[in-house]
Amino acid sequence: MKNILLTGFEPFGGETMNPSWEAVKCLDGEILFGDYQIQSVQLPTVFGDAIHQLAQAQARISPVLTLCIGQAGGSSELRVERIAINLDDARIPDNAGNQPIDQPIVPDGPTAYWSTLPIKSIVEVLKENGIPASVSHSAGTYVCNHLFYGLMHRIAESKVEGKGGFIHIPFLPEQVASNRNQPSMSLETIVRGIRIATEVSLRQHEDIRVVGGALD
Ligand code: PCA
Repeated sequence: MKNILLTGFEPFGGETMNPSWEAVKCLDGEILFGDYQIQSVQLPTVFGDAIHQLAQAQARISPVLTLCIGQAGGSSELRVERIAINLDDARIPDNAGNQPIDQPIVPDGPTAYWSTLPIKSIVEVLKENGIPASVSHSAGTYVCNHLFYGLMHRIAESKVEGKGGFIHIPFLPEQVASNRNQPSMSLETIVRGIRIATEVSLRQHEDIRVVGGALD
């Protein structure tokens, strides 16, 4: 059996839950195509520690695919991230009180890394299955982008094998129920979407050429 690593984050910014962990923990232990087993791990919403604990999980299970998930409050769809940039610029402190401003994640590392997942295929199949999704061209400058960059750097440096990428997900309905006037997506739909994204990533080796760009 080959392993797939799914990660979600602990709650941050005053939230009591993080949909990324709520969703990936539902998929823990699931077997895909009879051959791949999902291992779900929660990571701290802390600069540095998130990458260290990712590295520990990868060393433990040697995944053939690592898919990291994070909350993007205010989003109405699954955002399949295309690019990770070498920058920490935190608008709020992380869960350990760190607030790096304009710092590189890896000094002298490349400015950016591309996701190695078939991002457009993932978005197409999600939409075919009735799940709102789009390609995103910024994972922000907070802990999610930090982890995504750290993941892609580890792959580039051959510290771990396989493909890697990142998907941002909306709030859960219970996070916005009290007067927040923000979009949300049900846990069931998010879980289905992450499962589909994982399956497409395992099966599809070349991405498809369809429109997925943005004007702004
Ligand atoms: N979202 C944050 C960090 C943890 C999470 O779930 C982000 O988008 O950076």
